[in-house]
Amino acid sequence: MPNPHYDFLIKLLLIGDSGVGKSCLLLRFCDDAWTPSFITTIGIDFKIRTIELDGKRIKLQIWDTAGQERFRTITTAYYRGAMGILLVYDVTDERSFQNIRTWHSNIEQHASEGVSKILVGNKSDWEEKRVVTQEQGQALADELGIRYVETSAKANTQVEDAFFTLARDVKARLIDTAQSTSGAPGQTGDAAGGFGGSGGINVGAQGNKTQGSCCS
Ligand SMILES: Nc1nc2c(ncn2[C@@H]2O[C@H](COP(=O)(O)OP(=O)(O)O)[C@@H](O)[C@H]2O)c(=O)[nH]1
Ligand SMILES: [Mg+2]
Repeated sequence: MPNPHYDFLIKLLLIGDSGVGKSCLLLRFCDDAWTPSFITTIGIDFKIRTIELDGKRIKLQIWDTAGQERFRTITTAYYRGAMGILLVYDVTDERSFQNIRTWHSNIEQHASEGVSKILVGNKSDWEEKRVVTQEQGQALADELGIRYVETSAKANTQVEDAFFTLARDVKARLIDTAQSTSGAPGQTGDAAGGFGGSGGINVGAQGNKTQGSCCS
């Protein structure tokens, strides 16, 4: 199958301190798997999962860091073309929560303007070790003006929610952009760096049975 069908191609990133569970979240969401230990040493580039949202097929390409977050050496190249970012901290690790602000300003500096974001408090299954409350998480999200969700990659709680919520935000934004620049397809090329300038939207690539096209 040389040409998998999708309506949208969306690039997402996982960002946050080392050890918060980014790789585990990715593994859970894409493979529905859980591995307690060895994953930290593996340098995953990205994983793919295609989901359906409101009757549209959305191909998610989700990038994970390969440990460079330990040294704060996330470069502009990693952020390039990102349409949505999961800002992850660990609810049992106060420091990872404090560092969200730093990661957020990193994003402001390096990612494209208007990139969608969601705050994710992971390891919610570990109640006895929790040091960051839901209220604190929500307050920070409010301050940053983004959505908030608590997850457990281990117990598989709200993981789908986190990725779907972010994907839905991105999709809405892509449609808005496409509408405001309709007739000028080149305009969206930038938002999809790394996808060969396809604009992230693949409308009409399949004989377009889908109605209500914004790009006709
Ligand atoms: N209890 C619990 N542990 C988790 C969860 N997610 C990840 N971990 C553990 O946290 C450690 C770091 O996870 P990892 O995905 O490698 O973090 P990364 O450095 O952010 O990629 C591992 O030992 C995981 O087993 C979770 O939801 N609950
Ligand atoms: Mg990792």
